[in-house]
Amino acid sequence: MRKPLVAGNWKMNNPTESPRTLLQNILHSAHMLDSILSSSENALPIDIALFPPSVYLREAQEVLSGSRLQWGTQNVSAYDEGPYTGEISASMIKGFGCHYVLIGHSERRCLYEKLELDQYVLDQIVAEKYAQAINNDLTPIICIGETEDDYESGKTEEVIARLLDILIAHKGPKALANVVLAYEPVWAIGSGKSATPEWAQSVHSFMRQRIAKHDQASSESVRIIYGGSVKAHNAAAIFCQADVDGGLIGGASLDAEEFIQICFGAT
Ligand code: G2H
Repeated sequence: MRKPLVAGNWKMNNPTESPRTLLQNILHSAHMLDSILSSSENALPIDIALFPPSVYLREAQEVLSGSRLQWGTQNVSAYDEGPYTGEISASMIKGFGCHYVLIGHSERRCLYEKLELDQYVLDQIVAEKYAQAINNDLTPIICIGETEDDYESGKTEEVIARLLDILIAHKGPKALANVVLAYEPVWAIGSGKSATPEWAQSVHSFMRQRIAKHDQASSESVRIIYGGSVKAHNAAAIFCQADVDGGLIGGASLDAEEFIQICFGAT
């Protein structure tokens, strides 16, 4: 049985309250969720993780250390150390008590596209960042998703298979067992237009089958979460799909109450 994960990606947004207050409010709401779950026999335990901008990692560490919430960064460098202005290495991230790191979010890929790097090259960079995370005992959450054009022209599986095959070539299929994959259709991100539960299920199932061709055990244990306009009103319907193991939440993770309602949808 895979443990669901609900992850809050704050992106570069400023919360209405201070970052420390938002962290405290989410922690408080998570405690209330836990007390509801502990009195329900059938509720699943879930992992909850937060991804504030890196300048707030110290606050995350201070507020969340010793709690059941985990935290991480929204990006990691593909390099160990050296003259890489503006980059943060996996070992530095580990030093802030992080458990996870997001890799390959489409909002970061967009920045590279302006440099006219093609998606195959971007997937290779994602794989290098993945290797950095694994080598530093961080759990990567690797984002994969098709653009609206890819979706319209039926290229979803091609886009996803390309990255999965590169990840497998880099670290072997068994390494994927402890990774989190996030299916995030680009057309659903921040648009209010979420994928249907059936569409999310069919893509997640395809991802699992692709990994199973190399290693059945990894395909069964890899967690595949969905991201793209998940809100309190649609979370449970998406999360109850057989191959959906939780969600990556953007806008709605900036509101402690809504975020925890979304977490409840995964239990
Ligand atoms: C997708 C998601 C979180 P939102 O990027 O990564 O954002 O929930 O705002 O669509």
